[in-house]
Amino acid sequence: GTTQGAVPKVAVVVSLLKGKTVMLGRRRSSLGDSTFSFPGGHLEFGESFGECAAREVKEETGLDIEKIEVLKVTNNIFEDKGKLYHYVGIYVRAMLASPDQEPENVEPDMCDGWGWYEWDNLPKPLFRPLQNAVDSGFNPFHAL
Ligand code: 8DG
Ligand code: MG
Ligand code: MG
Repeated sequence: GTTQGAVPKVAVVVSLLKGKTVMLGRRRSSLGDSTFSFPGGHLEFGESFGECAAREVKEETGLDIEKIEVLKVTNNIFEDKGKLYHYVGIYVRAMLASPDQEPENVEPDMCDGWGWYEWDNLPKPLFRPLQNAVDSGFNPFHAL
């Protein structure tokens, strides 16, 4: 089958909080095109989760983050356009290193731009694996 020889991938996903809001952007990607997701990406060999979170946020938004905490681990198996994906998602929370810094759209081919949203008013539709996490109770504002 198409999944023969495939292995699960590890991704670090970052809920970057500013006051009562969290940052999301609309994806430009073959996977989840035009859905909203957090910044994040694949764990590189030898990296800690915190290092990966800081690197991906820097690469995608130019922002510096701190107070990085792991909140949830997901084992996400989902289909997109007939293709099967398997991600272990490491969901972390983080804060801005300097609270007045604004995100830049550093990778415009992969994202329409970043915005700040209240949890009760998230943009739609969410990226499928993120929607799965939210449906299973994920909330980065919990226990703040
Ligand atoms: P990279 O080459 O920079 O490492 O990867 P990327 O191009 O930035 O990857 P990505 O698709 O942004 O993130 C990797 C995977 O993480 C994604 O395909 C599925 C998983 N993932 C989730 N939830 C979320 C989310 O909310 N945002 C992002 N960006 N990825 C997520 O399961
Ligand atoms: Mg990414
Ligand atoms: Mg990336």
